Amino acid sequence: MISTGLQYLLTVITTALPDDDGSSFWMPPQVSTVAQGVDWLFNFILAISVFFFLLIVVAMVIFVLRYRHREGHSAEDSPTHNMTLEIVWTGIPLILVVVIFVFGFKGFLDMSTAPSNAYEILAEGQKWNWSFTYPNGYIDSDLHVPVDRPIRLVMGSQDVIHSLYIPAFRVKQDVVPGRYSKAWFQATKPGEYDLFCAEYCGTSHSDMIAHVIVHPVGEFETWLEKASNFLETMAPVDAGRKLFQVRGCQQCHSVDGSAKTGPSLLGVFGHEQKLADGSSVTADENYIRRSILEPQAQVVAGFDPVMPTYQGRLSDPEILAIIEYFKSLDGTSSGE
Ligand code: HEC
Ligand SMILES: [Cu+2]
Repeated sequence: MISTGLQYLLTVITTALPDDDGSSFWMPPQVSTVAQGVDWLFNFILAISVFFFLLIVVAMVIFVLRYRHREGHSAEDSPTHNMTLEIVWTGIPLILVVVIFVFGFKGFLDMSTAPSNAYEILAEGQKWNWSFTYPNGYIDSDLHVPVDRPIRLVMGSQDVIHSLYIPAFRVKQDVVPGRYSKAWFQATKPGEYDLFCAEYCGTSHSDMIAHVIVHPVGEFETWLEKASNFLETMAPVDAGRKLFQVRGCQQCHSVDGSAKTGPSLLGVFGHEQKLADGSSVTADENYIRRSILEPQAQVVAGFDPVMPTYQGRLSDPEILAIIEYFKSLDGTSSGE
């Protein structure tokens, strides 16, 4: 019984300890320059907490048993003031919190001041997806970065508070409407990592997931070049599908007939659409265009008017491509 208990404790401790890549029970691998420092401080605080928790609980149990009330025993006089003991139990915690403060503050400063040569990417949170704008104006729903290069994120929100969280980088920063917040990091290993929203922001908060793709040396520029030219290099239908995916539409719209926050776009084009005010319209090019630019003007019956406007955020050629894509969703093909 005791030995299985001990064995269990041992497994818990060993899975909690970091592996070679810095991953542990708590955290994914360490993939940024600050990750090690963050984990070190986290583990330090954790170890101190576990130590004092055990010390206090064990001492309490012993004292409760040993000094419990028994027949024939009366309480002893309170001991006198013990100077040494009091200095020790004040001094040790004092040293510990000062160490935590110094390392925590240093880490905080390092993490809030980006190197001046950092590559800048704009990030925007919106219910319920992320978009990242690269220096050449290209917008993607995933965050692509080169390896071994400091990246500075300038972040804003379209609506409510979100929080950009990349666990593998140990980076987490609130994204607040009406102001810009900043974060920076330098990825140390190519690969694909998770990016979450860490601030509860409404119904589909848990879908507010993106990927961080860390490109090997030299490949980021090639990727950006290729990705940016998609309107010229792809057929309009394909460009429209891509826009639909990377610009956040699919967060609220399916193309398979099932309703999400918004109506499915399967078989919408060319058909009669019932509106919330009781009228109906034929979903032609102009209706789709208006739905995208002025979503509140003609609200589809049975849905809340929660679609954000894409006025100024989608160009005319992009809207045309999206319309071409919707035309292809006539139910005869899968739309994929
Ligand atoms: C936050 C969720 C959300 C996002 C993101 C969103 N929509 Fe919508 N959309 C809605 C809702 C809800 C409606 C129905 C209410 C209305 O008409 O405003 C709607 C309606 C529409 C309609 C009319 C559909 C019909 O059946 O008549 C079109 C077209 C449309 N959206 C296109 C888009 C495109 C294109 C994008 C991406 C550029 C997009 N939406 C992004 C929520 C969203
Ligand atoms: Cu969010």
